[in-house]
Amino acid sequence: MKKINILCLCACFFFALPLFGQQISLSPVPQSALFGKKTFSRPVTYYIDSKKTADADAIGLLMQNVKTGKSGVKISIGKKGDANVRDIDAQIPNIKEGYFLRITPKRVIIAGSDDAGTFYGVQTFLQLTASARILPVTIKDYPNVAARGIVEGFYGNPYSFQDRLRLFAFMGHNKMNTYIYGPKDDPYHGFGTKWRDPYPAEQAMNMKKLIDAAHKNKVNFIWAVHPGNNISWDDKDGDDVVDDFKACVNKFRKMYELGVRSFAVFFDDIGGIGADAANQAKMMNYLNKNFVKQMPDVHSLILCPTQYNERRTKGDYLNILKTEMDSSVRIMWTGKSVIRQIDRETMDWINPRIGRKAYIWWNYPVTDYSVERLLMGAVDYNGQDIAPQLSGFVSNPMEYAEASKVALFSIADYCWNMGAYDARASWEKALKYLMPGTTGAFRVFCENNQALNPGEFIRNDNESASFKKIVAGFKADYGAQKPIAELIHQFENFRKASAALLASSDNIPMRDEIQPWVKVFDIMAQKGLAMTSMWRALVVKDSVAFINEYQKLALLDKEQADVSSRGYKGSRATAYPKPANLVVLPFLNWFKDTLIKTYKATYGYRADIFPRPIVPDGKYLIKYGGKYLSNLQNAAPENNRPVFISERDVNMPARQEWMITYNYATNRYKIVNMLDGKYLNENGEFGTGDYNPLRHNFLLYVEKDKLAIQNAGQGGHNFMGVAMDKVIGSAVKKLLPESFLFELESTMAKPVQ
Ligand code: LTM
Repeated sequence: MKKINILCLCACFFFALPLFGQQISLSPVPQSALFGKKTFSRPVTYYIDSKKTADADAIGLLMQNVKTGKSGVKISIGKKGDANVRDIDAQIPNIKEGYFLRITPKRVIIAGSDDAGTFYGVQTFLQLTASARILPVTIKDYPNVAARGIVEGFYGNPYSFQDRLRLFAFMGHNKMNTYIYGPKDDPYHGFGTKWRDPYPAEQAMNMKKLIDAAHKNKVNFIWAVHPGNNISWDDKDGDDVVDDFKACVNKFRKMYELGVRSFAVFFDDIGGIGADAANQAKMMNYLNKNFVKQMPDVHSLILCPTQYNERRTKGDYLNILKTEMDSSVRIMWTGKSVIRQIDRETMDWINPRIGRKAYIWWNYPVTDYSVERLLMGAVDYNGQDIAPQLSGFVSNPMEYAEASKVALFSIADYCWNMGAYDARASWEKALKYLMPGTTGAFRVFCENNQALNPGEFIRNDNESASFKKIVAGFKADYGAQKPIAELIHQFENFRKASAALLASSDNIPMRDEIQPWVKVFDIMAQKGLAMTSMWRALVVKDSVAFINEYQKLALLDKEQADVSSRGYKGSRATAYPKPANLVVLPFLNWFKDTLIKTYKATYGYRADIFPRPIVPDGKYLIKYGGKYLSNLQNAAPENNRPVFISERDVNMPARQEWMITYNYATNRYKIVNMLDGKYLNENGEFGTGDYNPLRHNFLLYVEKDKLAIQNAGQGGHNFMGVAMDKVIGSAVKKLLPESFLFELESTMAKPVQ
């Protein structure tokens, strides 16, 4: 049990709840905090003792935020060894960036183990004194992870100057000390020939301002080069040194002139000669000896290797780095795969293989591989016992700097005090910190924008948690009044939250970034409400009202299709937002489909306005080359595919019968075997997990009286082919003259409707 919680609970017993709420909202959670019993009014003026000797950034921060004068409550501020904090010297944690903080009505002491510690002490002091009444407190605090922060390492639009300035202030507040500059789309970072060139004058000037701003917030600005796509290991000038090693030192010198004191080299996402481990190790050793070691104020290097996760590991690549590269070079690692939570097993696997503590490059909340999503959920499922095994932990965020802060806030909390980290509590604090005036609306939005697609490696079980419960009740009791009322309430709530966020002036950059997602979320809620009206129209047998509401859906679809994000010139990818993708969207598809099917079964008119399936729902034989697609019920996963066989199985006909059903919402088909209800997946196998309506569906096309079958879900839009009597997902995404054409034969005189 964490000390702070116990102590705060005691405090709660004695003091008013709102105040207690403020005290436990401290973030990152300190290692130890002992609160006094009696609140007092926040002093109006402070007198700062030892302004001249204490860390200038800490003093600057203090003076910007509190009223100071020649009298008032004394703040003794300094670091270990300073005369004005000598009385508590023994209480200052002996850990880098640690601090001691005492607040009493008569005196405040802020004493760091070093300058950064003093700065962090001021940050905590400011959090604690934000309210009008405060509690006396003694805090002893320090970080668990030495290097904590961000790697701007995604594909897509790099952060703007303003994004980065705000980010550094945020990092200072949240005690993150590391920013690695490595946006894939900056040509001067890499992916081309410009990595050798200095930044043009104006960009260099802005870079210098950013580096200064980072340092003022105690953020180490690490500049990374990405030379691997275009590197040569040649020594053309014959001086026994690879020419590009010297080019890299020259570039580092230019960056040093701008204020950079830490450097990294990235070799991720490359192939070819650049990926050679021995040459990479030689390069790092050269940079270490001829640059880092020559500059007393430059920190040790960081390498992002080409094989940067377990799945990518092969041959002796890692062992070469381990044995041939200087042990001072830190090695980045994304975990068991590119995108995955980090646990004890991950660290136990990698550390012995590289002979040092891995430096985690955590690919969360980055979404450059799924640009239509925003990841706004709690940061969860990383091991809470891995701090001693890490040399660093940096998060690769989304190209949306402000929206990424929901995750970054909690990553800061996690890295500072790992054992005490509480994912849900930290998420709640993040929501409040980022959107203080519209926290409720923001919570609704974030709750519905958390997960990737099902089956992705980042675990998140909480997307649309509240909605999920309502849906379960609604489906279980489809015709009843109470569940529909609850559903309407949910959709109205989504609409209210969306309106509040679009009108909010709480955090303008946040509002602007999430706006396209909020708009689509609102449109989805409007569709949901139209569907509840269609449901009611069926109950009261008002077919006209049903059609009117149905027609609204088409207009809303059109409206939604026009919403995009970052479609401006130079954008790498225009995102068409898909909020609430995991629970709400599949529900809307199911609901719309169910409503139309019910209407069609009840009324024989206006059926022309609905999409028209080319294959009616029913049981079919699927044939190719005269053979029947059959479920052989093989147990082994590698045999878990249906097979074409010549004969009709008269003993067990169901193994060759396939239920094909059309979904009116998605215009896609589901194919399920009648023997055991297994569905056909995008690879032509029987799916093993739960049926996923976003992935396991097909489009059908009539060609020469036969059918071409295309996988239509998130599985990839490939046409299905045949090889060795099995259905396979081909690599073809277009209907071609040589496409595989299947025959469908109804097993009944008339297909089952
Ligand atoms: O993860 C690494 C080391 N490299 C790239 C990143 O640049 C990219 O942002 C992420 C997520 O797509 N995947 C990578 O492979």
